[in-house]
Amino acid sequence: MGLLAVVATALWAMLPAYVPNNAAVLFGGGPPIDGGRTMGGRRLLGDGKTWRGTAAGWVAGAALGVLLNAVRDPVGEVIGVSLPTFPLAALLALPLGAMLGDIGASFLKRRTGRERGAPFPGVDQLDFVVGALLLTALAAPGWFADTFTLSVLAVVVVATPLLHVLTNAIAYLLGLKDEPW
Ligand code: CTP
Ligand code: MG
Ligand code: K
Repeated sequence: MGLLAVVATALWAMLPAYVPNNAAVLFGGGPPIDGGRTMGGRRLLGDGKTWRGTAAGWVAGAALGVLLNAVRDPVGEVIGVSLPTFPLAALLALPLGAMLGDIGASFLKRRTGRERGAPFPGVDQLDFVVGALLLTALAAPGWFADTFTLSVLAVVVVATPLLHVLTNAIAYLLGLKDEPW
């Protein structure tokens, strides 16, 4: 695979895992997942992880995957790359895994004494990637192995934090997010 194909495949395959965070920011709110429960005097997850935000993120990511499948052929033709098609298991696992990775990170943040919204460099940028890749590897192992070659994975790991920082900074400037991370 040439460089363009590797980068295009990486971004395309990860798009259903990228939008859930942003959808959660837009549509989040309501009862927190942890119901206010604490562990060792600190919240289990905190008020930043809600049922509504999680559901919205999952649905938004899966819906984007359906849309990407519909436009895969024409887009691939324009850029001259054979882009991946998402099987149902991957459509569901990419955004759900992203949300679970983010929730897992909040659990770690609370255990390490970080308040809601406190930055956790590295973890904030990669939690959802790790979650999405792990759950997808479990849910759609064949598709995962075909799509995420070592070079594609390398691009995902390098490009994702950059994209994440960029989109969060934009969401912050637009007043959608309280902190730029
Ligand atoms: N959000 C949500 N449900 C989720 C994830 C996010 O409702 N599962 C919403 C919340 O309104 C949250 C916002 O999106 O405040 C930003 O998400 P994030 O930065 O992940 O949460 P933080 O508020 O920074 O909390 P934490 O420190 O636990 O990451
Ligand atoms: Mg945050
Ligand atoms: K986060």
